[in-house]
Amino acid sequence: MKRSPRVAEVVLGLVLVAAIAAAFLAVRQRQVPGGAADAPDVSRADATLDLGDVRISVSAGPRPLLAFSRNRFRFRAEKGGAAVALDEGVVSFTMSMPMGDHRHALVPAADGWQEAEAVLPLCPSGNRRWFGQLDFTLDGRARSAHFAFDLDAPPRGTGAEGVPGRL
Ligand SMILES: [Cu+2]
Repeated sequence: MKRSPRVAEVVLGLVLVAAIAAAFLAVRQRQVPGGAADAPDVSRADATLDLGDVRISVSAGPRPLLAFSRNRFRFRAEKGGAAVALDEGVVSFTMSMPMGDHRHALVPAADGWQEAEAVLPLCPSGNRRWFGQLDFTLDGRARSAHFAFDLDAPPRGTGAEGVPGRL
């Protein structure tokens, strides 16, 4: 069966649409801080960040994670089945728009966990999505891992809603 020029035009059009869509998606992914587009979500459950040779358990709480509240982010790493300490561990928090500088050094906690507490603001745009980046050194090499979470608005009546920086 010989294809008509019309079919060829339609096929070319579809290829162009697909190419434009792919380019659009690539740009959108790049806008997500830290390349964390498909980072594990720790809003409702703990997650494991798999870096290949290192696996890092992430726990966040208390849940739901609230803006203007103290949220604790805990990390525990293992390599080859053995617990390892993350040197110079720092966790930073960003979202799709600038929301200030939120960098917190990890401190040792019980049972081999390392943790940081962070009070994060509520985004005035209504966007609840935040991204966490964990930077650390292991075996002398700088590494990073990414996760994501949603930050709920504080319950009404707490006096904290809409007051930036208030605990
Ligand atoms: Cu924001």
